[in-house]
Amino acid sequence: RQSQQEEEFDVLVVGAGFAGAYQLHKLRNAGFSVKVFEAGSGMGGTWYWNCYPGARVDSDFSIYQLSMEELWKDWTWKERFPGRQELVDYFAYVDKKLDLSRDISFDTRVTAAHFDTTVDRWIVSTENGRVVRPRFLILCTGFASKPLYPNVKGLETFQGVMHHTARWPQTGVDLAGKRIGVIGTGASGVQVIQESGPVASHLTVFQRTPNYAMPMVQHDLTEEAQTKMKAELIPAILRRRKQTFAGFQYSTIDRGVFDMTPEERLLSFEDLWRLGGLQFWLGGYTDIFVDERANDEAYRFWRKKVIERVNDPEMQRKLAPEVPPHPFGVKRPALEQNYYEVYNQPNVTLIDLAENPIVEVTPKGVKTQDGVEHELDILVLATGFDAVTGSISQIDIRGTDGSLIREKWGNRLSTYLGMTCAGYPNMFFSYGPQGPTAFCNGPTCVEMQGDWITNCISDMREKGKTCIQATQEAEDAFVARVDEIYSQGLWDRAKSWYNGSNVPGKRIQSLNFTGGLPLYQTMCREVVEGGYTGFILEGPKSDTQK
Ligand code: NA7
Repeated sequence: RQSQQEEEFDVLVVGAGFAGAYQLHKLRNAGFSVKVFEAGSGMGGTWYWNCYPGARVDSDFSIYQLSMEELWKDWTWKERFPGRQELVDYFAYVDKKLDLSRDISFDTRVTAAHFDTTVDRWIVSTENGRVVRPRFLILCTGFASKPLYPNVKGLETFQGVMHHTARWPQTGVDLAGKRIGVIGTGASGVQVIQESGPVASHLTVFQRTPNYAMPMVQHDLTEEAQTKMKAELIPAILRRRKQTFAGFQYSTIDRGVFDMTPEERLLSFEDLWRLGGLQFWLGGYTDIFVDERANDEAYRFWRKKVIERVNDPEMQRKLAPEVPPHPFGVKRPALEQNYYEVYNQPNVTLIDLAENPIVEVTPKGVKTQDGVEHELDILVLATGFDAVTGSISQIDIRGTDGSLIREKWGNRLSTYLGMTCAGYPNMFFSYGPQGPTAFCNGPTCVEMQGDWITNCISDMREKGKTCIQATQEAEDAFVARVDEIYSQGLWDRAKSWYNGSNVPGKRIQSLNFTGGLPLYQTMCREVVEGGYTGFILEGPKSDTQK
């Protein structure tokens, strides 16, 4: 008898963020039986977990949404860059509209998935003891679901309130009047800092590398303006985002930084800057990613903008050094609102860890090399993630020969099309390793990959196939292409989660496809047109197969 704990169905999706929501809806509509397991207690993925003060998306509302079923028609955004609560509300709306959660099990963390070659099914176990046997496993685990904790002596001895930004309590933490310390100045750190500065009795920022943060240029949205946009503009933007390099609304400029006079360059940079968002980075000159001299121009412009806003020369030096620690934009710049003004406040201390490292965390606070113990009530760990691969490799996933994906990828990250992996049949991932992930707007990427996966599984059903697996040769050729494209850019000049160098001991290589969405889509399309080139497709193995 098939026990209730050993349910069989077509597809298990892991994760209920943008990718999982899209995947569930598409596959269900295509007639498959689908279940979603989600570790959190609600939908939203990243937006469920990252409830730290100030959490907000860095993408414009117009592109940071799902395009399916004209969902955009009945939803009204409040701000150009929506905050975390607005995004959680959006997920509730999507859920209601598409009736998603009837197939989602919340508080259900997947701990293991082993492929059973005798029946071509995955055996998936969860933390709470559930076992299911789907034909297909789709990991919609995002690029940032495994938090990275700093390896600092004494961290566990701290007696105050201490949380990682991605494990912030859903009930919140009162920051008002507290002595707050923040380790990390990535996108999350910048947001916590600009939220804490104005309310803390004292804020101490522990900065390892300055963030090349750019102005968000936030504004409120009116219902009236959005109603007008919905008539024509929003559907056009949502269609076009797939054709742009990074899945945003930005077009890049078709000439180089030095194809202009210095005056033209200045005016052009100013125009990009004024638009706010990621425009100056992703919607401008692409030679800054490959040509160091062009990059220097962008850095100098950015630095001047920061210095204009920061009063103290010491603060200026730490936040925007004359000699850049790494080229501009080869590591993710944050968007800021009042970030630099925080450093003009008398209650804010900025510790540059390059010259004054943390020695240990004590029960009272953080001790630095200069002998000072910074006493704190709250210590915020904004230290990022074992990004891109960590979300998947933290699960005990074993393929046809029983080997762990964690071990395979530990030696060398290797995928086919950034969606599959040789030796792990019937497994797909979306917005993950060697996909456009870090260089692509999330919803755009998950829709593109979600469509590819849905079509693939539908094609298999049509052809009577039950097992699909990438060949090692196809995978090797794909990885070589990923590495070759990556090596053309300046990406290796920064330590960052783009290439794994933010995690001690992690192998350094491109974790993402850096060739842009149009090229990536062409490669994926050609594989299908070739009859799934690079894949082996098989039918049922025996009569006993279910
Ligand atoms: P990030 O961007 O990886 O930032 C993590 C920050 O934490 C960064 O400033 C790190 O310094 C710092 N860090 C990490 N480990 C340590 C230790 N051990 N000591 C001191 N400082 C440390 O993560 P976020 O959560 O901010 O953002 C992730 C993405 O989410 C972001 O890119 C957006 O796409 C949204 P470093 O720069 O490595 O010197």
